[in-house]
Order: sequence, then C-alpha cells, then structure tokens
Amino acid sequence: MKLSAPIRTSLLTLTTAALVTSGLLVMPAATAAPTPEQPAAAAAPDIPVADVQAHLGELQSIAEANGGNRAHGRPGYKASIDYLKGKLDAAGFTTSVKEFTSGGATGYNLVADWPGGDENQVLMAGAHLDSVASGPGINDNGSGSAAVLETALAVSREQLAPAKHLRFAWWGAEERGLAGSRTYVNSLSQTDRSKISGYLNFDMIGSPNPGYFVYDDDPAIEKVFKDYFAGLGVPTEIETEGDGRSDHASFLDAGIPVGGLFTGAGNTMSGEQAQKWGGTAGEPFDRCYHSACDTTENIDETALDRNSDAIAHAIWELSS
Ligand code: DTR
Ligand code: CA
Ligand code: ZN
Ligand code: ZN
Repeated sequence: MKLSAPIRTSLLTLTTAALVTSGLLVMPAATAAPTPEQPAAAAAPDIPVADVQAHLGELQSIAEANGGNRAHGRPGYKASIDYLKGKLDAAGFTTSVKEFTSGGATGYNLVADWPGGDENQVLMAGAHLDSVASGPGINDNGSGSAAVLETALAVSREQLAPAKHLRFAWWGAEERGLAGSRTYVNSLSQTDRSKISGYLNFDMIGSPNPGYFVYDDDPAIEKVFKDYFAGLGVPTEIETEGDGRSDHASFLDAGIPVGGLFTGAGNTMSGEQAQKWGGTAGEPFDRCYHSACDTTENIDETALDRNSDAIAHAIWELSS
C-alpha cells in the first residue's frame, strides 16, 4: 500500500523519536558546523622554542650589561622594556609605555594592542618583566615574558584577525607586590574593565624541574589549557599556591576572568609528581628561584616549548 509523503514523514519521525527515547538511536550532539559566516577557529601555529630562547638570551645580556639584574627601578628593567617595545613596534602593534611609581622608584608597564577585533571584547595576555635584584630573572619571569612576546609576534606573522580585540602586557614591579598590574587595573574605568573578557597570566613557565600547573580560577579558561595538555598526553595539576601570588590576582580582584600556566617555584616536587612528569622528587621545581643562578641555564626547554605553544593555542581559541 503506497503511503502519502506526509504520512511517511510522520511515521519516520515517530519511529526515530521512539528509537531515541528507547536509547536504541543516539543522535550526535547538535554542534554548529562551521559555516562561511562562522568558520572554525584556525589552529594556532607552532611557537619556535628557539625564538623564545633567543629573547631569553637578550634578557640575559641586558642583565649582564646592567649590574646583573632587571629589577624594578634598575636600568636593566627599562632596557628590557625597550627591547620588547622595539620588537612589537616593528611587528605592527600599537604600543604604550605607562609609567608608575613604586617604592620611590619609577616603574613601567608595556601594553601592546593588536589592531582590529571587537574593542568591547578584549582578550589579554601578560607576564611580569621585572626580576628580583639578586639575578637576571630568566625563569622568573623572562620565560613568561618571552613566550607572550613570541606569541604576539606570531599573531603578527599570521596576520590573525580574531573576533575579539587582542591586548598583550608586560608588568613592572610584580616582585614588589604586583605593583605594575595593580596600577594598570586601577587606572581602568569600570566600563573598560567589563570589556576584558579574560586575562591570561604567565609567570615562571620554564622551571628546570617542571610541573605542569593550570590556574583553576575560571573553568572555561582552565578547560582550554587542560584540554590542550591532554592532547599532548601531558598530565596537569591545578595551581594551588598562586592565590595572590602573581599578576592575575590584580584582574581577579576586579572581577575579570583569569587563567594561566605555571611550572613551579621554590616548592619541592613530590614522588607522585616526579612519576608523572619525569622530574626529580625531593628537589624544588626551580632551585634558582629568586637567586643569581636564575640564568638561561635555568630553563627546561621542553617545558618552555610546551607552554609557549599552549599560550598560542589559548590566544587563538579564546579570541575567535
Ligand atoms: N610570586 C611569583 C612566583 C609564584 C609563586 N607562586 C606562584 C603561583 C602562580 C604564579 C607565580 C607564582 C614570583 O615570584 O614572581
Ligand atoms: Ca613550539
Ligand atoms: Zn619572583
Ligand atoms: Zn614571577
């Protein structure tokens, strides 16, 4: 018996519904397939770790030429700012050096905007550029500064045109209690703060006995990083010692979603952690934390590479 098309359609719909309800038919999750109007986010490029290490070499040379450090109020810090600004200006960023005072000395924040994107949705990534006075501060925090710089340069090389507006920042005087980032956030109107969709912080991401810690302050940002490392087969832990311990706190305290990565400071790696990360149990994550030996020799290249690539992945993903 030939059924009319409407009856055939109704029967098929009923049958499908019955099969789904009974669990015999599982429909794929309704995911919006990429369209010409809303293409899937392009994958981030690899960040060449050699390029990140070249920046670390420059920061080491700057410290050596300026009394052995890049600390707030010392010539090595302003020389570090000038180095990064030159790279960013040449790459087409709109840069701004913002002065502030901390402890009676002049400090500087460097902010670099990538032209384009929705200025009402600003994705920020940052790192503190100052060292302590006792050394060149290559892991703390040349590592975060150089990785964020190289990611910004990759944005320029790729001529990325994301939906959101991208802003990169390097903070002064973090070692004096987050003075630079707090000055920056305090300078923003509530309207401008509300435009910041997220702030990603990178402070010590190349520790020589590295852990892989992900900030857990914002679940959505945390997931981007955790999924990335899961894709590499690298286990992660949530970062638990950082509350208030780096520049993300300045943004978190203003109600801005934050996230970030960390490879550990003076705390000791446990046996369980050494098992999963291949490190040395009973040793600090960074035995040169806040010491003169925090030089370019105080970096684990694999950790620096993985974290640099994770930063690029998060920028590409969270700005689309
Ligand atoms: N205060 C940072 C080092 C530091 C210690 N714990 C965390 C957690 C998350 C990021 C950084 C840190 C410094 O000495 O610069
Ligand atoms: Ca890489
Ligand atoms: Zn420090
Ligand atoms: Zn630091």
